[in-house]
Amino acid sequence: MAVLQDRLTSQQAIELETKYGSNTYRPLPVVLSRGEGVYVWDVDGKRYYDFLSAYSAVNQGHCHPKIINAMMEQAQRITLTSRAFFNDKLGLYEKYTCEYFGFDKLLPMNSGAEAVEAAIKVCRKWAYEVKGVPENKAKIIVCNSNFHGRTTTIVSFSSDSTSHKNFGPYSDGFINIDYDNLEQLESALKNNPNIGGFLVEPIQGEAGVYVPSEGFLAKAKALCEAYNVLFIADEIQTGIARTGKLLAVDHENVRPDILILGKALSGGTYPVSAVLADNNIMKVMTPGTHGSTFGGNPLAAAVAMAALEVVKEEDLAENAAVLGDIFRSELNKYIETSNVVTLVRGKGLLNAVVINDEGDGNIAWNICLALRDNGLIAKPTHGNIIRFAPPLVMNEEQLLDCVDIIIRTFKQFEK
Ligand code: IF1
Repeated sequence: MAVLQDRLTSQQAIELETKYGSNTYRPLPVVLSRGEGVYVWDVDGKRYYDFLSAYSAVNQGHCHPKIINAMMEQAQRITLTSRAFFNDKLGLYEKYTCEYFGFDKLLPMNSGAEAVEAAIKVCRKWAYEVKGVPENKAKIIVCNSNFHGRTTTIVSFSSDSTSHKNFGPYSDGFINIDYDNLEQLESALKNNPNIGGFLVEPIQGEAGVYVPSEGFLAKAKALCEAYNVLFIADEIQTGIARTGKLLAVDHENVRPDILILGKALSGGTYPVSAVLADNNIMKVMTPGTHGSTFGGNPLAAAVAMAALEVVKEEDLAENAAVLGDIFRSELNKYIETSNVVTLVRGKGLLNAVVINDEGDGNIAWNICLALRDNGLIAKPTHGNIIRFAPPLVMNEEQLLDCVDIIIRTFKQFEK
């Protein structure tokens, strides 16, 4: 019989997950039970600033009232029709979102990885049926240190051994180049006639918030155009105002041929992802070529429209740009005199700091434990890099309070 209690202690919750859960994460030892705006509370009622935002899925803040109300209202009407029939929300959502981002068509999915997989299928089919690449010969260029999800095809082109090892046999059809390397991109395009697309994160999130050189995205897009290759932007983490613009590609006025969204597309309330493209590309997808039980369900449609409205109504991109500048400026002042932190990097409110440690990652982990004790939760990404990404609804007073907590905590580790 399920252990149904009205309240779990932290220890009980951790023990249950440890005993019954597949061991695919090493969570920070904090047990969250409530979220509102920039705050989360643990089972003992202690409040924290959330500086991970569920990996940039709660850009609109936890449990945003407008999104929750849209969810509750739709949930009492109808949640799922399947695509065997029409419903009265999907078309409205598709129109709203296509106009919101400036594309002709939207392919609705659920998780980010599903949207990336769908984008790979659209790109390959376009390569065969529009570009004229010989069948089964299409290649997609990807970047080392990428993160696009956890399916077997996606991990086939991951350069991270933990994500990749022992999940073979691997999917073929991908060419890896170094991130932010235009020479390697041009060489791959010049030497391979069967390239269908270039799949890239405008900022590499999981790798440690790697911001490419100024102009990289624009020049990469120009190279793709020159070689009739689709520029596919994975904005699942960088999109929806996170980096201080609606999309991270907007910093360089780049319009992708295929745009992939997820995470904050629902404000973190429900799995909603999407692939957007124009008719000349999306026309290759015909009945029976793709699908999903939950893809395009009316609940997702209602939630996503509310989540996108919040981004505009509350001007979250501008807020992320302003607060991000303050965050990096304040941390850079501290870094001048610090022997704990070597640098801070990022755009808008997607930032990371590099901890000066022997690379074993222990200091970063211990700093995150101390941050938790000081009322702010964040988590190291690879080894000695800590990502800092609060909800975009944060105000300046809260941000400065967080900067104070972060710097005070770093100082606890000064030698
Ligand atoms: C984990 C981080 C990892 C993503 C980009 C696609 C997906 C993601 C740019 C897939 C998902 C999540 C997955 C989660 C941790 C987190 C993450 F970068 F955000 F920190 F892992 F790299 N493209 N990122 O960031 O979307 O299928 O998860 O909805 O898997 O550990 P998803």
